[in-house]
Amino acid sequence: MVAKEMKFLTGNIRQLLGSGHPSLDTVAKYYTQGEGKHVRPLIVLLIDILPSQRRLAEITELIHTASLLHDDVIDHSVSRRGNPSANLEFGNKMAVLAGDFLLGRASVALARLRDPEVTELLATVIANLVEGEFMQLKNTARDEKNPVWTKETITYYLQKTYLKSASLISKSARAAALLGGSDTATVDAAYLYGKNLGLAFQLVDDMLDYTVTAEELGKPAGADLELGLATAPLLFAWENNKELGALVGRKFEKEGDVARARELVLQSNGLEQTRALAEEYVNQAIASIEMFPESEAKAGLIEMAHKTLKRRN
Ligand code: 2DE
Ligand code: MG
Ligand code: MG
Ligand code: MG
Ligand code: MG
Repeated sequence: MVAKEMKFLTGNIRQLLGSGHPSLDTVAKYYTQGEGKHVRPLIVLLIDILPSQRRLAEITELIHTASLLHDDVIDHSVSRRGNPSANLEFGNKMAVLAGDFLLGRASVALARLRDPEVTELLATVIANLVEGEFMQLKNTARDEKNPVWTKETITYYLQKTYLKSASLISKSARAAALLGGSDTATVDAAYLYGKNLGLAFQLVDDMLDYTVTAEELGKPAGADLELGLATAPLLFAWENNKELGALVGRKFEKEGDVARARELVLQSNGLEQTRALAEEYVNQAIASIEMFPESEAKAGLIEMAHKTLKRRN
């Protein structure tokens, strides 16, 4: 049922992005050609399939794609979904504008749903994405005077991760349930499912950045360390490793720091701990929707949660 829906998704999105400006059309539609996983629309449509939820599914993918266009500029990325990134292909200015355009069209589609609560949720997501990215720019909450791994470090990482990844998934799952007229308990369950899945999803993304090749990922590998980012695998490795702490402390600024940090992370059990934490969130996601009546859709949501741990891109 959902598979049939998904076939129309990309076509509908491309329709929402028509502008009459040929070069803007090209950049705006660029990431709709690649191999997206469409995780967010899939979750929305697994919750229910009403016309308003179809529109919501498109909106979630528009917001996600806008964030990728901007993310690739910020990360100086050169590839996405197996193709050259938009910033590489068309330049930063076009990529940023295309992302803004997608947000504009997403906002129009959102307004047309005529549902203030859903509008507020998705508008909040857009702000959350920026907040998460901002927290990431600051990298860690480490107190300059206290350069050791602390509980706050992972808490900060998880907060950032909620904002930059799980907010969109959780709030769109909540919005989908609201549009379906679900009761409060169901709406909350949908939100919790999305929140836990979103956290697992980004933990796995941060793990794959260390373990999978760029070819398999369809985007650069090893990018996070290159950007000086301390993600979960590194944070866990750092917990018992003073040398890594020192490298993080100086933000990998010296020649060879990145390579050494990578070595230390790979030697540690940081990747295993990251995977284990992701698995905990997957289990929590599944537990969140226990109250859903047994159905094909519920089975689909559970399968998606399990697949999060198995994915290689
Ligand atoms: C994915 O992280 C980034 C998600 C949030 C990006 C948010 C931005 C603020 P990654 P990958 C850029 C602007 C938001 C808008 C326009 C809504 O790990 O590994 O860099 O896929 O993702 O590159
Ligand atoms: Mg994706
Ligand atoms: Mg990126
Ligand atoms: Mg990024
Ligand atoms: Mg990543």
